[in-house]
Amino acid sequence: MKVLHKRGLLAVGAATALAVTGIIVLPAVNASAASGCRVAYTANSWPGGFTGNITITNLGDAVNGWTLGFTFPDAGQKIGQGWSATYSQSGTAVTARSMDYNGALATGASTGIGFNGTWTGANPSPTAFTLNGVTCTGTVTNTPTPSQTPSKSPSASPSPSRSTSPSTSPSTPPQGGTPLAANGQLHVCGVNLCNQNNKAIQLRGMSTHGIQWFASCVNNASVSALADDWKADLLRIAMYVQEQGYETNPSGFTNQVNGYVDLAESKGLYAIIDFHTLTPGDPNYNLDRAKTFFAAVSARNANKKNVIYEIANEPNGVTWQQIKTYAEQVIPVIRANDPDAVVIVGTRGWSSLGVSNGADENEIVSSPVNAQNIMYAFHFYAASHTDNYRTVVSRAAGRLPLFVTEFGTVSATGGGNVDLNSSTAWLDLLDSKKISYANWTYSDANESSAAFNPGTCAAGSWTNPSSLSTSGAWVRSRIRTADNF
Ligand code: IDC
Repeated sequence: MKVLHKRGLLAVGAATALAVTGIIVLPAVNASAASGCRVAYTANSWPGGFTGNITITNLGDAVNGWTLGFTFPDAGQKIGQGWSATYSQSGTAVTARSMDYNGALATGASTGIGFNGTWTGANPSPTAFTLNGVTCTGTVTNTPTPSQTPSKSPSASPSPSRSTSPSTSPSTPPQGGTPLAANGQLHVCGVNLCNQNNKAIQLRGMSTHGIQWFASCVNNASVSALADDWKADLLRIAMYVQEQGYETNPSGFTNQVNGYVDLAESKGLYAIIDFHTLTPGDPNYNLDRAKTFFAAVSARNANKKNVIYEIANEPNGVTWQQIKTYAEQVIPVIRANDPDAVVIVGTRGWSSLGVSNGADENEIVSSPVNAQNIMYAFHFYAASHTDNYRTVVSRAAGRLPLFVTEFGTVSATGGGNVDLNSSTAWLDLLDSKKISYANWTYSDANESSAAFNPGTCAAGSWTNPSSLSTSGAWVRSRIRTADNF
């Protein structure tokens, strides 16, 4: 059963910045009254544009709904698309109002918001922050942030832990009746994915396209449509590492992913954080980036129950041993912060369990990753991968915990004909084995794998039946059927 929750407007913009300018920390207090606030601002700036991220910490009594005010020092600074708040600007004065899912802030609690903006003359950090009219006072320190360092919440201690953090992210209780509320913290049980009641379950949902390109397809309204109209359980967040992805702006993409995790959580959906490596195919090429990224997202999201980590999208041109070596270095980084989350490991031959390289699951069964609570990724494209792949998956499903984190109804190019016969055979197999899946893509890319026709995301017409592509209409009809939780 899924419950509909209509929520306020939220626009999420792509974070495509290059240079990181600085962090401002404004510790602040109103000593006498039960109100006070601290704000940290970080920005990634490039000629003419910037991404701003603000962490607000409530140092006063609990509030239910907040308004943050601040001032841009330069008249040419303008807010564009924002997320996790509703923004308005009058001259240099900006107001950001809470959404209904992040308005409740307990004493000591923090929440993160952000926006993309433009600037003309200069791009100094905003000043004169107020929370519900109370000035957030304090000292301004400009700390240059190394580009590899994910932007940090000032309210977090140097190493946030499950016990200490008065959540550094929007506190969003799961909504009753949602997949997240019904299942809670997941874990691997034998070859299955189990919920908090130790019941084997299947999650069904959609993958974003590359979030560096299709941010306009991931926002409050589109994720509402995914939860309410598609009745999905899952959003996979495909963060490319190359191709203008993470490597170009680590802190910006880290923030973007975290924002999407919150968005999914607010709709009661699980979120897969996909470190979308593709070319080069050796995940070890990105080992240092993976450690930096997963240290950041696992610390920040440790207290959330909706996060699943996928550490390498599609290893290719490598041996299983090289993938295993990578996994055994990245998984401990996640576990140090988030010990109970499920982690998914990509497999050889573009996550084909090795089949696309003439191997099969035996190479994994005989040399599994040395870690607990993990699953192995299998990907297929129905028009390209047919019976011989299904035979392996059918057998492997009894030997290894599998998660289909990506599949297409089309060919492996992401385009070509939609093969509904093969797609039906695949999803019937996955359903029979309770193997969870996410479909490529919840986007309006101009390719047949996209669920929506081109122009849908700009128009915001996610729930209009005529917006659905052939693939989208079919996949939606499969995902919408009742869950067995
Ligand atoms: C494709 C996209 C396409 C993009 C290309 C390169 O659909 O728009 O130009 O990537 O970035 C995968 C990958 C996934 C591919 C998809 C289709 O995980 O990134 O997306 N695919 O080719 N594995 C098999 C197929």
